[in-house]
Amino acid sequence: MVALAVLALATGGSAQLQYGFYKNKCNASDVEAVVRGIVKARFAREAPIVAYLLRLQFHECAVNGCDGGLLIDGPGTEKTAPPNLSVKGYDLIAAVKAELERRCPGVVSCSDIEILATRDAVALAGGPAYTVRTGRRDRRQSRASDVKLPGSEYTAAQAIAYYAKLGMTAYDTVVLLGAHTVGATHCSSIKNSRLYGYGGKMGATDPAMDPTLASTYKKYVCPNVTSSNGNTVYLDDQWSALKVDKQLLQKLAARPWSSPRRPEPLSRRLHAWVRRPARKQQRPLPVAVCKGAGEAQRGKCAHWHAG
Ligand code: HEM
Ligand SMILES: *[C@@H]1O[C@H](CO)[C@@H](O)[C@H](O)[C@H]1NC(C)=O
Ligand SMILES: *[C@@H]1O[C@H](CO)[C@@H](O)[C@H](O)[C@H]1NC(C)=O
Ligand SMILES: CC(=O)N[C@H]1CO[C@H](CO)[C@@H](O)[C@@H]1O
Repeated sequence: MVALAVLALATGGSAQLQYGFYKNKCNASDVEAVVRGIVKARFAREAPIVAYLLRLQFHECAVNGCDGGLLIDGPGTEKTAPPNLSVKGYDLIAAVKAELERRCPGVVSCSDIEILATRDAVALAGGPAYTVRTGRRDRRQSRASDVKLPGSEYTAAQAIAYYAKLGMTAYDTVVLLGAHTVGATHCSSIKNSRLYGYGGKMGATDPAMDPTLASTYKKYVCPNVTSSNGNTVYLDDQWSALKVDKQLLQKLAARPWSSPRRPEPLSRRLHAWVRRPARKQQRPLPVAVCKGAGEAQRGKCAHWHAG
């Protein structure tokens, strides 16, 4: 499910991409095996890397396509836009790039490294081992002003509208949001928007939240005091927070108030997803890639120039 969407995210809009693009292009090195080895070593000591990479790939690919623009350091780049603050995993991409530059300078793009590394982390975390096409080039452009990412206060309808602009359906939205099967946030991102000030109304709780869950959060995890702001909120649940599995979407679909007859805009798609066989849950998403003349391969993912 989520991984399938990620696969699609990785390969969509990709007539020019191909499987095994780097085969025989890096001297004696197998590029995909080098990536996998580094991701595996990182995963062994830092399992949340899977959540970092999934989110990094989303923030990368949703802004002008999967073009490496998110990785650039410096004033006014994508990375400096407010939603960047909690994106992690840049160091892993840099480590992979450094190793590949040692083996074959100027060959492998940073955007392909992001796609390959995420794919490998998803498989290590229990998700399906999907194949991805490669051959992306990195764009010489990265502007904070291009970054328009959805925030934690988004309603389901806003999320659907956001993805519609990227050419995706409500069903795609459900599958993509299933990426939250891994990872965590903090109380500060749900207190105002969901628990104590829903829709800008003082004291209001998001009516789409499971009432039992909401009251548990209010009582124990995120009480209405400033000191709870940094407390951890698992996006799936604590026991499944590092596993790429179907639990999150299955649990959502199983809730009585997410019945297909209820008006929540995503519930019918949620139910459609649950009923669909795994192999049919996949669809290439129309996410642009950057390929072709004029696009530079850089020596370090965070800098325009080699060095
Ligand atoms: C409407 C769309 C989305 C919204 C509103 C949204 C919102 C959020 C928020 C608020 C966080 C917590 C960030 C933090 O506190 O550090 C988060 C984390 C995360 N998001 Fe999303 N997200 C969206 C779409 C996606 C998509 C499409 C993916 C991947 C395909 C994704 C993957 C993740 C992951 C893996 C985390 C956990 C990161 C970690 O544990 O470090 N999200 N998201
Ligand atoms: C590896 O291949 C690159 C071109 O892809 C070449 O420039 C470099 O010299 C090669 N290095 C070795 C050690 O063969
Ligand atoms: C939360 O705390 C703030 C500040 O102490 C207070 O103004 C507000 O009424 C409280 N909201 C709820 C729902 O308890
Ligand atoms: C790492 C990084 O670039 N962080 C920046 C994210 O965005 C905020 C707000 O725009 C900046 O203050 C940070 O420096």
